[in-house]
Amino acid sequence: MVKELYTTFQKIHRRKDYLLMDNVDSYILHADLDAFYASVEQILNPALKHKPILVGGRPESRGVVATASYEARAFGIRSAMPMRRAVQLCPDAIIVPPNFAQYKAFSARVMAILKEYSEVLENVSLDEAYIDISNNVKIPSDALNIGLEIKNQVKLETGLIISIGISSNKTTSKIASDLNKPDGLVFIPLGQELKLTSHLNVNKIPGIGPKSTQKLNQLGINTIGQLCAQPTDFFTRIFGSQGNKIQWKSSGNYKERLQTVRNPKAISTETTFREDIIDKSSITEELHQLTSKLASNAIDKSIKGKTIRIKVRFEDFTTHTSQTTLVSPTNELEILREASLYLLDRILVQPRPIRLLGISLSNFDNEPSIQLTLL
Ligand code: DCP
Ligand code: MG
Repeated sequence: MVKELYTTFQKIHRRKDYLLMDNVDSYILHADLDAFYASVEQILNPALKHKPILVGGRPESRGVVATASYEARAFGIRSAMPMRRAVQLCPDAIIVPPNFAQYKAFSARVMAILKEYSEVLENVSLDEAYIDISNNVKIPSDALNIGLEIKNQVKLETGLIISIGISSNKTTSKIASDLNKPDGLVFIPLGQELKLTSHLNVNKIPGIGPKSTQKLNQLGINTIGQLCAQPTDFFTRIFGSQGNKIQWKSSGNYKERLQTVRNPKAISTETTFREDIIDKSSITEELHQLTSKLASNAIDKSIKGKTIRIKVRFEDFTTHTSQTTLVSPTNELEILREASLYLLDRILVQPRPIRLLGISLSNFDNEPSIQLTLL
């Protein structure tokens, strides 16, 4: 498959007009590991290779699927599906509890490989990153060779399979890395961004979630091409202040700089109870524990935040949040506790069984300005 793509690519790029534009081009590579947690488990325990495996919580404790191996995905199992439903779809699936320390270690090895190809790296999550390879690309075929090399090196050094997309900007590179999963390598030449993505569903655009997708579909807009053909005021009407950005993204020409410094916008912690809880003192005790965890996490990271938010999910899965913003940033346990109890009382006006409780801290005092440029 990779070979085929490569040949097509060479044919396209022998064209002179394209090469002339080369010096104004930038090359952004997006890399995303395939079935990440599940693949790590299969490497650590080769007996799991080629088998349907589900990484996540046990079905009897209302666990959900964090990820499923591709063998399990063939049964229709997807991330975030309740484990109980997943084992109904594939009774032979092997359930493995998550081992985050291992995922972190594998992730660090992959990120180190990516860093060898460019210092300009944006680490999106454990299994996903962008690198700007513009400086290492003299002719467009260099970009594809870098992609191939990275794939080989990651496979050789870690055993993991990584999918790669390369194009002139982050949006279309992310779309590209997903196009041929698993083991994908897709290059979108400069100027072909819209042509090669216009047939795809609008939800492929990063930033267009399920709600916006539904809204667009109701208006008869299903593909990126149809979306891109809309006038500017349509985008403002549907997406508000984000309209302009989404319009650029849909055209395949949204150029943004990589965010190379990892700045979390919020830190949070939450817990799903084995059994719903209704007793106020138990709820308060659980909230205290979560708040202590949050405070020590903030102190470890030397982060102070002004906004405290709590999340409560009731037995019927309805989720309520409430937040408050203090005059000055904090990570002090006592202040966080007081704020969290105040917020809990705002949500819990009457006793109701709760299945999940969460707390987060955001609006950090040293929040850097966002690096965003629309070229
Ligand atoms: N993850 C999770 N819960 C989700 C989605 C993902 O815990 N709802 C975790 C498990 C994944 C990892 O994050 O292994 C990376 O997420 P991806 O969306 O990239 O999914 P995968 O890497 O598992 O699969 P793919 O091959 O589609 O990238
Ligand atoms: Mg992945």
